[in-house]
Amino acid sequence: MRDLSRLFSDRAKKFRKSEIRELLKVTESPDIISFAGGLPNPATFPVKELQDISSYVLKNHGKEALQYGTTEGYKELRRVLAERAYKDGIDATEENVLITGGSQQALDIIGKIFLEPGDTAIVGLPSYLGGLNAFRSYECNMVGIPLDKDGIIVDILEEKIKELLKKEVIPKFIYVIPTFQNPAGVVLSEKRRKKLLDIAKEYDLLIIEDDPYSKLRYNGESVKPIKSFDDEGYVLYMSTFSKILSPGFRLAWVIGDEDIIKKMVIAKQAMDLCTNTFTQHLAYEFIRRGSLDLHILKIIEIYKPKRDIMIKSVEEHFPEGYSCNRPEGGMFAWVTLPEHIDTEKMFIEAIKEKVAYVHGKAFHVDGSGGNTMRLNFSYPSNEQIEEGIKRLAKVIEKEMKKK
Ligand code: PMP
Ligand code: G9A
Repeated sequence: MRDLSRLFSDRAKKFRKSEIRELLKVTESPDIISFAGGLPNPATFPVKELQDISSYVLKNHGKEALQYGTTEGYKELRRVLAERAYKDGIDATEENVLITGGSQQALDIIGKIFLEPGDTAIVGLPSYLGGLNAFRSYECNMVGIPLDKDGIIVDILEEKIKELLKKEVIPKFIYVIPTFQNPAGVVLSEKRRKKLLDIAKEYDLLIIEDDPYSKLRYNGESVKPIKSFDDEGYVLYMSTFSKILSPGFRLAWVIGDEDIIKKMVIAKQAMDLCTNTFTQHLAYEFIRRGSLDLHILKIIEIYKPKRDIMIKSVEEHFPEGYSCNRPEGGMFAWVTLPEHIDTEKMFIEAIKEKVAYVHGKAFHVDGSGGNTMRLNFSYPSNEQIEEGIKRLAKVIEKEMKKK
C-alpha cells in the first residue's frame, strides 16, 4: 500500500490518541477488572422503558423522528432542557440551548470556534483527557492550574493570568469540571465559583463549565452551577445524557450566550448537519413522562454503594503511604501514591494481575501527576470492585517495596 501520510495536515500530524479510548480495547477482555473507562453501569440503562418509548415515538412522531432535524436541535427538547436549567438557577430559553452529539462534540466545537494555533487555554491539573485532546487538536497551548480538595485553586489561577498577561499572552478561556471533577472527583466550592466568575469578568475570558456529573450526588449539599451566577454571558455551560440516561444516545446540550450558540451552530453544520433526531425524541419523551428524575434516583441507588465499597476496600487493602479522596458523587476516585511510584509503568504489572486504571499523567498537561491514578467505580460489579482493589493493592505493595 502507498504511504500517503505526508498528505496529512500539520494539525492532524499532532493529534494524540486518547489513553482512555485505547484502554477500552485492552480492558474488553472479560478476565480484566477495569477501573479505567468512565463507563456507566449497563444495569442502569432503562431498556424496557425505552422500548416502550421507542414504539410510542415511532407510532406518533415517526415522520419527524426519522427525518433530519435543525442543527440547533429538537425544539421541544431544547425547551425542556432550558426549563430544567432554570430550576438550577440558570436563566435560559431554548434560544440559549444547542443539542450536540455528546459533550465531546461540544468541546470540539469550542476548540474550533475559539482557538487559533498558538492560543492559550487554561485547564485544571488534572483535567478531563477528552477535553484536553479536543483543544490540543486546534494546536493551542494549555496552561494547567492545580486543584485541591475544593477544586481549582483560584488564587493560583489569577497569579497565572497576570503572569501570562505580562508576557502579552491573553488566554481565551478556562475549562473547568466544577462538580465531581473528572478525574479528581472534587467539587469547586461556591466561594471559588464566584471568584472564578469575577476573574473571568476582570480579564474578559470565557469559562467553559463542563457538568456531566452534578446530578449523581451520593451525600453532601449540592452546589449551584457557575452559570447560575453569570448574568453577562461569561459562562458556556454543558451537560450530557451520557451519565444520566445512555452514552449510546450521543446526546448533550450547551447553554450559553445566543451569539456564541449561533457560532457553534454554524460550526456544527459543517460537522454533522444535526444531532441524532431519533434519540432526541426518545430523550424528550423520557423527560416529558417525568421519568428522568426518577431514573437519576435509581442510578444513585446503584452507584452510592459502589463508591462506598471502593473506598472501604481501598482503606482495607492498600498499603500505607497512599491517599484517596472520598468523592461525594460522580464516578471516580483519585489516588495519590508515594512520589517514586510511576503509575504509567506500574500499569504493565497491573495488567498482569488483571486489573486496570487510568494513570494520572494522562490528565496533566504539564507532565506531572506521575504518581496518581483514576479509579472508576460505576462500571464494575460490587464483587469486582472488592476483588479488583485487592489485586491493585498487591501491585502497589510490590511497587512500594522496590524503593
Ligand atoms: N466531559 C467530561 C468531563 C466527561 O467526563 C465526559 C465523558 N466521560 C465527556 C465530557 C464526554 O461525554 P459525552 O460526549 O458522552 O457527552
Ligand atoms: O469512553 C469514553 O471515552 C468516555 C469516558 C471518559 C472517561 O473515562 O473519562
